[in-house]
Amino acid sequence: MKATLVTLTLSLALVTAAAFPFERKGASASGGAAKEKRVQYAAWDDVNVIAHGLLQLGQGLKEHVDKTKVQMRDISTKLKVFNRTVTEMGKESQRLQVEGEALKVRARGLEDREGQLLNVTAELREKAEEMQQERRTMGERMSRLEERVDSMLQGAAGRPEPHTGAKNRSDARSIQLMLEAQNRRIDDLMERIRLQQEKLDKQNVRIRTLQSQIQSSRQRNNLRSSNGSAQSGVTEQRDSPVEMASDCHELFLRGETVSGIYTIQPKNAEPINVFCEMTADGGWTVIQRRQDGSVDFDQLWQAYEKGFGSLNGEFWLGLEKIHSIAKDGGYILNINLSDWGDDVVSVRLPFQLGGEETKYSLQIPEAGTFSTLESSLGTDATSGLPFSTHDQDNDQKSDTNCAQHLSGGWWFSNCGRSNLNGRYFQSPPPKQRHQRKQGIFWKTWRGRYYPLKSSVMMIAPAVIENKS
Ligand SMILES: [Ca+2]
Repeated sequence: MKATLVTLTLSLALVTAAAFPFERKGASASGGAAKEKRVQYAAWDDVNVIAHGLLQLGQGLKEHVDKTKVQMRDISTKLKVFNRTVTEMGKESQRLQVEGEALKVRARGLEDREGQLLNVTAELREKAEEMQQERRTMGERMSRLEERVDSMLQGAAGRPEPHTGAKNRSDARSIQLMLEAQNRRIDDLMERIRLQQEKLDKQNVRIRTLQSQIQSSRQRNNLRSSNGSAQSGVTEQRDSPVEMASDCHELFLRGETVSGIYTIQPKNAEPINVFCEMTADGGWTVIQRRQDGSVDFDQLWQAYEKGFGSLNGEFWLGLEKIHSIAKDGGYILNINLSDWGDDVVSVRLPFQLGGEETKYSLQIPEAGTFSTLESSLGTDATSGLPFSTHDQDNDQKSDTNCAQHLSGGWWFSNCGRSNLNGRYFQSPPPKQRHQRKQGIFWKTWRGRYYPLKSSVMMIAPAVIENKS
């Protein structure tokens, strides 16, 4: 651009130099110096105007070129991203193809092996039948021989010839020995058949296990590729179009608006089924629901870790799954409670859930002070409150096992502030306090001894709150 401007200025100077002598030649020799000076000034003004115009033109051109450069850069960045996405999709489909081929080969191998095993089984069965047949023949022969021996012995007794008697006795003895040897051989063979049968049974079990493994990994692959193709249409700009949604809010952002069961895949975790509560503001992943007492919540550590119940009814999603969804932080917990007069209340708290190594510690960072309602869970969890069950007492009361004293598993502090996993009591609740205190309660709403009617706990990224 600078070069262009210099060229323009130079040509301007040349034009001026050409025009100036003409003006001087056109003036009469006697015109005087003053007139010549005026003409000169007038010419300079024109030149200035032209030069100014040209400068503006140059400036405009420069801006246009700069803008074009920025646009070109944008386009090339977008192209790069697009290329990368295409390459990744190619790689992913290649990988799926390779996996599919490997599975096919494995399945073929298994089929071959199954065929071989069937052949062996048939052979063994034949052999066993032969053996039984042989045994029967032997039995018959033996009884015939016995008869012969008997008659020989009787004959010997009738005719007391010592030589014949001794010969017959030794014959009978050798026959007996032969039969015994035969019997031993048969028993030996039967034992071998039995061992073979056991081996075959074990092989069959292994084959069945492998077959079910192959089937489930096939289903996983199908699920993955169908998810990939379903999403690639709407999410072309994503870096990896085959990725599953990592939680319900992501599904909401992808256009899902109907509450129900969906499959999600939290980062660095296996795909899981969850119940998504889709609201106008976003998608909430439900982690707990109590509504009718149909599921027993008085479970041990392992059950609370893995989860239990039915996603369409009452359930606990599982500490491991909740942690896998919210492990990166930035999540909020929303609790909806209702009492037997159908009054409802919502508690919303920012929260973090540690992993197994922290005993799934619940941490609720204190932003200002907690409201009375919030304090039933918030107050004791500001610096991390581990989860407790009957068989794992991690609570803050040293002389009591809160989970055993009450019921279910919860982030117990000193047993008394809240427990949404307690026993479900229909209305009216039991009269005795020591029974009622085992129920579902939220101390700072309906009090310590009021068993609540329903509870739903759900989580979502904190961004959802800024919208609602
Ligand atoms: Ca304790």
